[in-house]
Amino acid sequence: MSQGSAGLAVKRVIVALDPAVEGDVEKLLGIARLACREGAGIKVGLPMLALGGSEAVSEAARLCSGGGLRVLDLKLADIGYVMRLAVESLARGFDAAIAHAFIGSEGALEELKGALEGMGVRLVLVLSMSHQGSAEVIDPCLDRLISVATRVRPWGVVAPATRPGVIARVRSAMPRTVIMSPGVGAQGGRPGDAICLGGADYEIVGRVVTRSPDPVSALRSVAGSIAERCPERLLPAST
Ligand code: FNU
Repeated sequence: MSQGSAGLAVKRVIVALDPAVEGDVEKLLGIARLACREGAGIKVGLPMLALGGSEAVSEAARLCSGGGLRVLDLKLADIGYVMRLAVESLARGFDAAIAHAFIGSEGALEELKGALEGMGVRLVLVLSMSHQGSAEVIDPCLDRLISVATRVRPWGVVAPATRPGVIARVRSAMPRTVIMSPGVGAQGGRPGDAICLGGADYEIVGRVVTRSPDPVSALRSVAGSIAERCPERLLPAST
């Protein structure tokens, strides 16, 4: 593995900042800087909102304003009007926001996409999830979810690092859409499976980095494994 490919690989790792208790909020905001400076960026969601309030959510985005992708992960799944209200209060300062594809386009995703576009925030749709229960309802509908996404044309989609075969199906149906893949490490996905086997653009890593006594080394180690497995896939991400 060359220094160059390790440097490119770390720019494919997004760190999920999910505090477990209120006392974690400050620590994870500290990791936000590292994740944006050294890695690809950050993802924050309901745990940060619940334990740190909307101030902590905005602060995470602010800490990364010098660079790095800032993804707001509320996994929205509501009517368009309500999702618009939610993103108008919470998504400012973010680059992208995640919603579920299964809610469909009319009256929901079309309106959300319009609201986000007005704020300069890009839409990311969940097509499949990393936990086993995704096989119960979501995965049997994968083709239909892909067709919703093809109609809505989000900037990105989520597909699971725990099932690279699912990512590969999404990649072949949506060759130019950004794929981000959670489930690395704590949920059993091996670093590099999503990018090297599935064709994802980004791997999302939470606890492996945030619970490590040395988050910088943990982030570099995930990146190192990706770089070792498929250096040829690591041209700088075009988006
Ligand atoms: P870690 N996440 C996920 N699976 O895990 N957004 C999905 O299918 C999905 C997600 C998020 O396990 C989850 O909310 F659509 O500690 C968490 O923030 O590495 C992160 O990815 C995984 O965290």
